[in-house]
Amino acid sequence: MRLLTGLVATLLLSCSVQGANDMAQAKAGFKTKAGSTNLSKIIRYENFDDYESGTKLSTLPGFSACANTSVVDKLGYAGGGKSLRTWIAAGDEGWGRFGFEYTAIPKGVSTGSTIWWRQAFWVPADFNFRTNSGSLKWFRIGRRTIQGDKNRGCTELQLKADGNWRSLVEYDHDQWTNFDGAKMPRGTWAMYEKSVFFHPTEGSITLWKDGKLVKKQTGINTIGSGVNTAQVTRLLFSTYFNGGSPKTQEAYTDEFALAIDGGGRKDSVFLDTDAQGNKFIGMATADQTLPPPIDPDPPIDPPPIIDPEPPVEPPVEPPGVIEDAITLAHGKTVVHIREDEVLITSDKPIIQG
Ligand SMILES: [Ca+2]
Repeated sequence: MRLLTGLVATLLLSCSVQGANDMAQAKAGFKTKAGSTNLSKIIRYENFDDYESGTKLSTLPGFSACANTSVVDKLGYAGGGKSLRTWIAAGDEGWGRFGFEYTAIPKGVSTGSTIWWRQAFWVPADFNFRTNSGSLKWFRIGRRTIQGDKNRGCTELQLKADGNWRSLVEYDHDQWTNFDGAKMPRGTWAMYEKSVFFHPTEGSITLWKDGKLVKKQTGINTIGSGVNTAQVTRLLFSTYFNGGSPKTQEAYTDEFALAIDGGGRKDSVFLDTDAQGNKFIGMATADQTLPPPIDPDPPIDPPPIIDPEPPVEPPVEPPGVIEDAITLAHGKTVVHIREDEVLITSDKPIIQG
């Protein structure tokens, strides 16, 4: 085991050199006020500026369920470029027509993992958030069990009629927690970021607005009662308007960024830090040179939303840990890390110890 540990450390050291090169390229194309952004943890970024007007979001890698959603040539974040327009007809609940779904989440993002999801919003001055359930689905991060692939609902941040927010973890206590103070402005852009640390007892949900902490809810189950193996499979942005939209209306989003710590990802240097010391993506925006997405796994077919009554399910086995296996071939040592399906080779000989 000691032999294996040393070998893996050697291999990861060699990988970090490549990571540094990637970071240098990323910094060349990304701006942050703090100057500390490291894109090695951003696995997906879109500012929509390079697409033809009218491009369907569903044609971009990882996105789906957005039939009426397109990229337009106005209202780019902070007054420049393009953004994503989505609209909904009066009375429509919008599934498959409003908002979007993003499914290119690496496998194994589960207990101990953290997700950061940042996005800029603009709604017109007369946008109506009102629904028949008291709040509008907005930032939702969906989970499924690893074994059995059962829907485990979402951790949610929903928008209340007054423009403030409240959180809910489906399949857990089903209790709302207010995130007041982040009130969504109408007629001007605001940058929001949600982070979830996934854990059955020490989970947390954090919300920032325009780079400032709004609320950090801690010590909660963010996996879902009865299991500790649920893994994140998708992001849902405003895909369902409870009770139907009160009017025909539109919304715009921009500067989509997704960062993940977990699921076998090894890069440890992070992005930015807020005034309270919490790590987050922050307010960084790209210039003309965009970094490519970093090895996302193939998209997972979107499951239907099960809402709102969850079935009771028995506990299942804890998540598999990274399994290492050594084989010798042609004088090289091969380490296969199963969880993120990375195959690493090395010329280093095995030292018997
Ligand atoms: Ca843009």
